[in-house]
Amino acid sequence: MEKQLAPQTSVHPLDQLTVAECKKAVSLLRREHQGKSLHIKNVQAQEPPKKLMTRYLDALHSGPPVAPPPRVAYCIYYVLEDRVGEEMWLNLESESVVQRRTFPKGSHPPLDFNEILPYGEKLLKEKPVIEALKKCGVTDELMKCVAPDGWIYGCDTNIVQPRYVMFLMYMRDAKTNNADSNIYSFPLPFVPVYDLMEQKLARVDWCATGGDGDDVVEINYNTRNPMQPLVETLRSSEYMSELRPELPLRQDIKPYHVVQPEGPSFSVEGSRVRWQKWDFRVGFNAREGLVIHDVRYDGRQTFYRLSVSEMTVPYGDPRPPLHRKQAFDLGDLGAGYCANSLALGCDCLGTIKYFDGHLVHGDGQIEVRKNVICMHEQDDGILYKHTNYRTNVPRVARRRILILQTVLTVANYEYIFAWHFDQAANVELEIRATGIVSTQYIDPGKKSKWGTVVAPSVLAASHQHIFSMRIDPAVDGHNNTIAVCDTKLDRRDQINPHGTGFYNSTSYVEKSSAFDADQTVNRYIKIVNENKINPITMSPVGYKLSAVPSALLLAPEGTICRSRAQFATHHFWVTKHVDDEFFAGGVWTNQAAVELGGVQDAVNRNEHVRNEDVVLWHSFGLTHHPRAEDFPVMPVERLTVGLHPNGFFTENPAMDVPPSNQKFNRSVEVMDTRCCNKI
Ligand SMILES: [Cu+2]
Repeated sequence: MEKQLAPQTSVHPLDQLTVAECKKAVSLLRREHQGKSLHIKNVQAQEPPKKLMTRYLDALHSGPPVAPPPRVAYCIYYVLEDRVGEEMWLNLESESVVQRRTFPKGSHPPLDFNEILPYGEKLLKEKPVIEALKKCGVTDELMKCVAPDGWIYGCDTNIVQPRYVMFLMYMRDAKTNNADSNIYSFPLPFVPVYDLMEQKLARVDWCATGGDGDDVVEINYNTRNPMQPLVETLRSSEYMSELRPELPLRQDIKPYHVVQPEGPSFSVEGSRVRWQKWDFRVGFNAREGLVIHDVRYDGRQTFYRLSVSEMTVPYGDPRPPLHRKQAFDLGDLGAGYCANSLALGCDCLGTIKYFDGHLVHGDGQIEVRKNVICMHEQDDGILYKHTNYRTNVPRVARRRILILQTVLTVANYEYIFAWHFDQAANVELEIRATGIVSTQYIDPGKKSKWGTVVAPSVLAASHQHIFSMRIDPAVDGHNNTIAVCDTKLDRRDQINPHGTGFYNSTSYVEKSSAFDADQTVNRYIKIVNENKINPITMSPVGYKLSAVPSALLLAPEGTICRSRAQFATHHFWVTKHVDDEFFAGGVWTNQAAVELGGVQDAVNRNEHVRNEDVVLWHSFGLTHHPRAEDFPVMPVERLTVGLHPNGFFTENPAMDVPPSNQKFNRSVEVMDTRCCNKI
């Protein structure tokens, strides 16, 4: 029986650091580095070892309580005088150092916005940059419109590079110079590179501006009109309606209010959420952003931890220097640092619960970022329906979902990560890509096979977004097995003379490994618990992964692009759980030539994973050839991965959801609107 818990306000071991804990960690960090200047990269809660944590959680849910594991802060920072990066683990209770580690040689910590921003301003005073701007036709008067966009430098060599940041150069529309003008419709074809440790401009790289069949380096003087300044070939393409006086807004959309007269159906105690038999914890950290912990349904364990682990965004234009464009938005920057403060009535409709995020910045300042996660219920159409055609009596229930959403802004792009829970014990991760495609200059009238011209002289290069979803399952316990289910044809013989026979064939993954989707055999992956047999199916209880069998990383074997993103080369990775192994694309992704400490290394341990504490990682994504319709801002493109109970229950677990009726739902019928537009 589930123990009834008193409302909990104290800190749970899986909670993010409180503001007081962040402050304490920063002061302990300074105590350990007296006389030195620190640039702090991250301070976040260290998740307790799983062994300790499961004991604590089991006791919390059903036994006599045990003491929580100590609160430990994990810190990443630069010691500026020594030009060295370090990690430190601090026990916040004993105020002592648990562990200290210097950065591995050649590894760079993530970038942060505060680090980049000052260079964006300094840049415009650099002589080589001013000269480059002049070359593009940027007059003294236009200088105020120049808007550098700090970008991850990427990597194209195995030789360790200085810690760099590159700037893609853009301008605001000179006609308005409005701060919210869409700079991505005014790209300039050069890229200043800054050395962050030396704090100086390293060089200015020129981009090719030609089209198909032209030279692939520098400004293409053969095809451009030398008399026409480059900036004059560009036109504004605004996404802010205030900057579009020529485009009247639609007048025919009526208000749509979501009303929950009795309030939401969920309850929240600290980070613990309970809704429709679901019980889980909402976590947040600087690197992964939203994380879901300790997920239970009707008192049964389902998942220990669910997260988006990493993503990589390689671009397809091979012309230097843009061939280096390959972002790892979680590892290079941090989903938590990129999280938006969400707003009522804008990012989510209805009755909304918000969660704040605690972030520590370079100078040790602690930011309470409001509303980084929103949670709300949503009607999602029909959950099930059957009409008995003999009696014409229908039975229908509506599908209510609980959504936890976070939105990341990564320079030009936005990612919306949303976890959906429903009343039939399904969990889904929905990712929406939106924002503005990354653009570059192309000569007037030219096309390029490496992208799509989305506005005059604006090329949006083809690119991929490959995500890794990390599933740490606990299907009725922590010892789980990954099953691969392929549909097989029966041999054509006496039993199967018409060749119609087929069946679902299950094999179990014995050793840590990586493999791919196969639609030709309807392959799907199940997480099962072989120690618990479903009395109806007489097979192990399980959850099915409804995967996205999308194109994987296109860069071929032997390329740096591929070696630094091994996680993106297979759809499924099965590894044995190791504490702190959270990052599919490696621990340090910024400028890394090789994925280190990611899923490939985890698989290489060649461990036994059957009926063990196993982790399943799913890589999937979009190969995005931009459309004209993706500009000036992209309508969302959606991807959904499902985790669906499959033999976990003995019947549809939603049979106790009340059937839908008009008394409860109070819908309104639209009468004939043709003549008067009124109801
Ligand atoms: Cu895209």
